[in-house]
Amino acid sequence: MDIGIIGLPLSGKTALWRALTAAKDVAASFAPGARVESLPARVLDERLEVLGKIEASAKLSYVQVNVHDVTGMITGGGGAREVSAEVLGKARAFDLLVIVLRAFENDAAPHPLGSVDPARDLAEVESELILADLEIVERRIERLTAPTTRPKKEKEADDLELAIQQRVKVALEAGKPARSVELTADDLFRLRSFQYLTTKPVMVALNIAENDIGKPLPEFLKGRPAIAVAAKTEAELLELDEAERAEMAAGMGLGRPAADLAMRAALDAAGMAQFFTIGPTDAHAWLIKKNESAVSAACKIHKDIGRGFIRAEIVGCEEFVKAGGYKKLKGTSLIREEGKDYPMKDGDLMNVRFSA
Ligand SMILES: Nc1nc2c(ncn2[C@@H]2O[C@H](COP(=O)(O)OP(=O)(O)O)[C@@H](O)[C@H]2O)c(=O)[nH]1
Ligand SMILES: [Mg+2]
Repeated sequence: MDIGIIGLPLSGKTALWRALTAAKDVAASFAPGARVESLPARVLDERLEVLGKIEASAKLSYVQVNVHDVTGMITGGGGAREVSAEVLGKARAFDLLVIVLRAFENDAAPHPLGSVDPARDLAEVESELILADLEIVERRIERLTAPTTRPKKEKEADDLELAIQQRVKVALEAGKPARSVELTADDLFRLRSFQYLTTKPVMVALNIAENDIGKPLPEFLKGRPAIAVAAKTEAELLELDEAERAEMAAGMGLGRPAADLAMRAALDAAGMAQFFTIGPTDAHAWLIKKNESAVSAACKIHKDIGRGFIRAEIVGCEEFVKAGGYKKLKGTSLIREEGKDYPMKDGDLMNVRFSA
């Protein structure tokens, strides 16, 4: 899974990227033009620690995702817009966009729009996404309506696509994202190669000042996937050794790093979930789509386990912790037997019965 961090200049994209990936010694980039820095990051899910402790697992295997810092986005007209479109083009391949909004004051790094106003910035970034998509849809419609000598069959497919693209264009021109257009699975299939930014899941990361840690999210973020994170502080904490870090974090009222919570929130916003396999050698988290079938989840562990799937023994993470582990659960009805089509829930523990 690929997570792209986007936002206005000096919003704290690189700080958040460092907090998520534990990258050190990364210089801030002010160079014009589009650049993407990429690193893997672990989804440090507290649940896996607890589960591994209960079963005395020798090691913990977290889900890994790739996090990309997309630099150089600018708002405004003319040349700036072209740079922005190029930058955003690089974000088209990602599964989730994290929009960083600046909510901190910093005189040493003045806000490019002159004042700190995260609600305005969100509208700016979203309108850039819409404009970048509009450029693509307009170009495509131009091609689809150009005189052509294509064979009849292809012409028919073109016409079907044209009708969909025109609906997308109408929405974008009205300042609405492409995801607001009601599209069937077939429509989406016809649009798949265009990778519209405004069809992608989005999460907001409100980059707050250290003093604002623990405060509730502002009203304009209600009802949408969002987290607050003091990105710079968290990135700096990662440079300390563990004991120092814990002490500093406690002093600031930071429990678990918001970066860890951000990763789980990001999976959730992207429609993804985790299931766990817990044993003596390994407590393992696996990445799946929400409601992915048990047999498909089993394939993530090993193709042969999926192929030989007989049934899955499933227990929710909370019940497992409450009961105190597999020994206590043995023979109880808390462990459910599920078939191939069982839709997996986030936090399910799975043990697959399979024939080799
Ligand atoms: N005070 C404060 N400064 C921050 C915070 N996050 C980032 N900065 C500073 O703001 C500037 C821009 O941050 P950076 O992560 O490079 O932003 P980017 O341009 O979006 O990648 C840098 O000088 C950071 O040190 C924050 O939460 N609080
Ligand atoms: Mg940067």
